[in-house]
Amino acid sequence: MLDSANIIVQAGKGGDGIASFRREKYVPFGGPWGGDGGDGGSIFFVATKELNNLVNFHRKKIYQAQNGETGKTKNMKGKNGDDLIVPVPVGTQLFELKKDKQILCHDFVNEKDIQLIVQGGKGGLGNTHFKSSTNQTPKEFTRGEPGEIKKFILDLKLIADIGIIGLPNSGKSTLLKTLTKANPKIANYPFTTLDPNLGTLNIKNKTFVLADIPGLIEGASKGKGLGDKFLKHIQRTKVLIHLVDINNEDLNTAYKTIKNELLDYDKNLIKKKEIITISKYDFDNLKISKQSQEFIQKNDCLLISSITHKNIDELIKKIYNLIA
Ligand SMILES: Nc1nc2c(ncn2[C@@H]2O[C@H](COP(=O)(O)OP(=O)(O)OP(=O)(O)O)[C@@H](O)[C@H]2O)c(=O)[nH]1
Ligand SMILES: [Mg+2]
Repeated sequence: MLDSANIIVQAGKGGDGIASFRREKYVPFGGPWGGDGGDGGSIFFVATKELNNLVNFHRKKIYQAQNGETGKTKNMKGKNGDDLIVPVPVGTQLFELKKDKQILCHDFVNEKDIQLIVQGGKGGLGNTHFKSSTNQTPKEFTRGEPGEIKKFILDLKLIADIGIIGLPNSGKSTLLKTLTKANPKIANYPFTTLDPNLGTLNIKNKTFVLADIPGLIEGASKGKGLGDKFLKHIQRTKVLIHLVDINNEDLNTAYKTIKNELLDYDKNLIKKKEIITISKYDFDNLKISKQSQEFIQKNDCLLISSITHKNIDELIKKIYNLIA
């Protein structure tokens, strides 16, 4: 998933005004009639759900709107440059790069959210504007203004209601597949999921978006494993489903490993509502250590199995109660 990009955006230049005088038969002292330049086109970004990555901004990095045309004789204004409207995925944050500083300009949270990004230059004035009682034949005109040019970083953060997190191979993608119509790759080895997968879950006429986040390991917030680039996607979720594989010798350590990474990345992440689930709990009479039993009781964990569907309905209820 390409979820970050650097681009340059340039609005159109305003067309120049011109100096020109009437020269017609039977009009011996024709006055000025130089027209104004057209305005340069502006650039707008609009949020759309049709895109879910920033790959377009890797293919094309420079965006330019049309320039305004030069003014014409007979006081005719040059044509305005066309505006350019660029679609960006919902969830894109736009940062302006100013002297190595990144300033957040806009967060495209809603579909069809439209934002002016750079303003086109105003067209120049033709010499008609400079006519006065003392100057009947002005030769002055003004040039069009340059269009704004800015550098931006686009950063896409998924907008999901629920994030499914856990160590690699804990069953996150399988759970997404169980809860939604998504069909992510599932395999019995770590780091099967390399990009977040999304799915939607309908409960009582409400639709929730779930994101299956690639597996996190100790040090993820500092770049280990697949690193911290997916942690940003958790920032916008309302609820986390934290999967802890029952096959871990020590559930507490497995759980804490993930919590520490969330804390190191952004302390707000550990304040999120969380459903702690013990995954792969296929059989009711599983023999588990005393330590694990204590962890389950202390944290009021939900024991689930995507294979036998144990407590999947219960999990859906919990999700609904926490969000709605
Ligand atoms: N027995 C059992 N196996 C499961 C269950 N859920 C998942 N698995 C298996 O666990 C393995 C890993 O499942 P995934 O869903 O790919 O795990 P993941 O957490 O998405 O893994 P990464 O994407 O690598 O982080 C697969 O072999 C699954 O078939 C379950 O409820 N019971
Ligand atoms: Mg996976």
